[in-house]
Amino acid sequence: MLRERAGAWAVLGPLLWGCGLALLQGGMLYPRESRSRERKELDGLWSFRADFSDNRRQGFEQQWYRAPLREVRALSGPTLDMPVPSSFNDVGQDGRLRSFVGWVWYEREATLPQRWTQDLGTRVVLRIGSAHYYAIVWVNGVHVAEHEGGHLPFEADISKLVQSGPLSSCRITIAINNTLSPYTLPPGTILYQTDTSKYPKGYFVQNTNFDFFNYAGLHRSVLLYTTPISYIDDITITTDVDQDIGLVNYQIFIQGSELFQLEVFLLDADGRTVAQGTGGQGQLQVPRAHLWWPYLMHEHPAYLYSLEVRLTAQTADGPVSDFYTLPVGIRTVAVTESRFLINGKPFYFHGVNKHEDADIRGKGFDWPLLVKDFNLLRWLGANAFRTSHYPYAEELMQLCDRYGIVVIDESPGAGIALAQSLSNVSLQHHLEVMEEMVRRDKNHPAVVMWSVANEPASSLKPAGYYFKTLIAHTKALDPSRPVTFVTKSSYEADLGVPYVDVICVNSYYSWYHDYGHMEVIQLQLATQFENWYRTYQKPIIQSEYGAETIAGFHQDPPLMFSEEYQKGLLEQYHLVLDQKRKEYVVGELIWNFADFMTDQSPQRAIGNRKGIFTRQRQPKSAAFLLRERYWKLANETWHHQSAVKPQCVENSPFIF
Ligand code: BDP
Repeated sequence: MLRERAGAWAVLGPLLWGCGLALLQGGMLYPRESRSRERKELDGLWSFRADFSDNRRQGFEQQWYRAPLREVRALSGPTLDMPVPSSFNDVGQDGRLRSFVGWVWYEREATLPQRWTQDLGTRVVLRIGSAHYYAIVWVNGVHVAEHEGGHLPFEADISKLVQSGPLSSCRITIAINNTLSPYTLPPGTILYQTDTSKYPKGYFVQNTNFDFFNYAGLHRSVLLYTTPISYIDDITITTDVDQDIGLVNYQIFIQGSELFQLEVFLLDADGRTVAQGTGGQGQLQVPRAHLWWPYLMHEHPAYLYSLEVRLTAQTADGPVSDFYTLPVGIRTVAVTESRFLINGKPFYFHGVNKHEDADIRGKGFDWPLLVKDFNLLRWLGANAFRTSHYPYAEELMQLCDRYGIVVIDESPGAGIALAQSLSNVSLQHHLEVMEEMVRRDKNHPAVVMWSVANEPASSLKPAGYYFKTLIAHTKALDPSRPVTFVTKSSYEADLGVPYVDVICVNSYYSWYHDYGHMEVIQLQLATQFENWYRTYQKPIIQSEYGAETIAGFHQDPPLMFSEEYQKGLLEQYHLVLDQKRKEYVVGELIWNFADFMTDQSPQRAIGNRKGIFTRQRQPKSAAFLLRERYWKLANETWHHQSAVKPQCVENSPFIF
């Protein structure tokens, strides 16, 4: 039985990859420079204005996109300097902006190289990495794009606009609205307070059922890039292994020409060509392939090949060439009744849940923070994380590929609490979000599983149909990876879990229940695992557990909120995890990597403090406990034949 299910994955993957991933129309390749492509980042200071008018629509009524923002006289006052990427909430001193709900306006001028505006064989694309939540984009006052959803990129081809006159610059205006509704992802509600004895006229607040601050703005880079008019629009890679031969299946989509030739070259890490092919679809075979292994599972983890795609297309103006290079990791993923297999070997997730979150910049992308986080993860001996509770920046996903940090890639389906948010309107949007997410992240070897949601109301009646459809759709989009969602419902009531490949369970024993009583953890956790496994015979990940801990609070014997309590609670969990991982538990992800901002509430002392690191990335005592544990686990799951084992050497925290 065990082997049969693993086998089914291995066989179905390659058979289905062609039809599955082909369901996706249009590409969202990461903009890389090449012989045929240039890019220009528009990071830096943008002009900014929040629309404080009562109906938040003054910007549209006065058409703020028609002229430079600073020239428009508005009730909301002058424009501010706003850094991009960054959330707008925490950079200022104005409390009204921190909690602002409605439309904000961003604008900047971009100077374009002459060739971009004069060479009609050049395609100029505007790409927005993340605009939370709803965005409308104008270039020189002309509407060019609209996008719903704050965590995935979108683009507009602006060639015609910038090539239509003698302009050497263009004005980019982006209006962004952070209002959430029961139908957005994540969902939220606006609560109007009409009791005038308690609230001023028109008073409203935005409520959410998720536990992170709804930071907003341009969170990732905005950039311009070029391609030739006939170009490589999308590449899809799936990989397999036959004995020691690595199989790289590729499918390439071209836009702008019907008449073209494609050549593909697979280069090893030293730049040597190890396989080559032609045409839009095919399979490359790599004898004695170096597999992509997770960090701490192999002496040479995260081996990446490069797939060089060369297009020669015929256009009305003659031949055109386009070049794109994609990193490729050869690895397999499979799920059995009790194991998660990477390259056919049992993989145990020992890692964290994260957030995109930091002081001042909120959810704004930041290179130093990114590198610090990866250094901490490797110091910790973590081999995996979940992108709780939305897709993270593409640059971060690329580093996961390069360092071998395995990712459970989660959609923004967090806080689906109302029946309304399980309606067909919501489902339709959720299906589209999964398409965008799979389209963006499908080629990352680090991504081993999709998570469609976190802690939805999966025991409500509509949840059965909702998750059946959502998971089936995600599998149809990508048959090469397992799919899950993260549950906190009971094993008896959950209507979505029948459709997942791996059960991901969150529980907070002796924190939200029986608080202060760590002595109940072992019994309750063992019962949790046994109930789920008896019912479904699927591998289980403890996808969240943890305790609120204020760094520097000490109390022995341990009391809640102290560093000792966090450690004590974790240790109780570990005792049970150590038994059950011998059977069917395949992972443990601590909640949370670092403290993070949330809405204000009596349970939150300036944000959620369940981090094992502070928000400034300094360790609490629990970080050292986990570090010891993760390196020990790494030693046990080491699969390479060599005698060298992962070692956590002081002052040289990682040996690979
Ligand atoms: C879990 C949620 C997570 C919260 C955590 C907590 O999945 O988003 O932050 O609880 O309460 O239920 O700390």
